[in-house]
Amino acid sequence: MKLEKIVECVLGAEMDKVESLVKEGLAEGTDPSVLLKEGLIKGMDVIGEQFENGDLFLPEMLAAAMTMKAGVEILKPHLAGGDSKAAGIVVIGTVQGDIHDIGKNLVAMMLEGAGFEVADVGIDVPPEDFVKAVEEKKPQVVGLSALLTNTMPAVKMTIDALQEAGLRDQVKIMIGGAPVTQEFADEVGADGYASDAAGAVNIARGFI
Ligand code: B1M
Repeated sequence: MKLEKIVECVLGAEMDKVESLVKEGLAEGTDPSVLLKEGLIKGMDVIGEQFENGDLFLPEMLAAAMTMKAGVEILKPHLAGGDSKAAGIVVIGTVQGDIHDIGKNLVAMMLEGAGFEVADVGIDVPPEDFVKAVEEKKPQVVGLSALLTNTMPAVKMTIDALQEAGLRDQVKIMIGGAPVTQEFADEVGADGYASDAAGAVNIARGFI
């Protein structure tokens, strides 16, 4: 029942209400990952379908995204719990041309919770900025997020840029995002693909 209400709040962009429902859910002992997946993410999926069908427009999609972010902020300390030893360094960002960051932020948050030091380089990140970040931060893992079919080529461009800069062999590359698949990861020469944030943590752990 509470989960359905959370879905409705995301759909209606009711930010204050979503915050109180998530807090109540936690107080009642609901698993935070259930509140995330069955509430907030489910709401976002419905928004995506409605947008695709032309039933709503960009401002509504943005308002729903802001509502989801507000809910995620409340869940953050509960989702990010894990072992605290430094597991390794990850540079993560959303590739050039793409401004979607909710999924990337979740992946970053879960990695931090699992003990990784995360350097989040943000959204719409050109390949050369990933190269710069790898030179500066010296990570073991680079994470690339892409949410649009037309920004998937930027994943390949980023991997190529790391190769050209002579850095490819020094890092493992993990990719993800709704349109990304294992097949695509193999095609572009990434070392790993994860369909969700928990999977990303497992892959990153496996790299270290
Ligand atoms: Co956009 N958008 N959007 N959007 N948007 C999608 C992606 C879309 C599928 C909607 C649709 O049509 N059904 C569609 C893409 C179609 C396609 O290319 N196949 C789309 C479109 C078309 C667009 C615009 C082009 C619309 C326009 O302008 N006409 C535009 C593009 C802007 C740009 O990037 N240049 C646009 C804009 C926006 C908003 C700004 C309004 C907003 C983003 C706000 C923000 O992120 N701050 C937005 C939103 C919210 C969405 C939907 C509705 C939700 C995305 C989301 O946050 N999901 C989305 C539809 C959908 O996906 N259902 C849609 C929740 C999030 C937790 O999931 O991001 O998939 P996700 O992340 C998951 C996994 O994918 C994975 O783990 C995460 C956690 O489980 N993962 C990784 C992600 N990154 C990973 C990295 C990893 C590993 C796993 O390793 C490094």
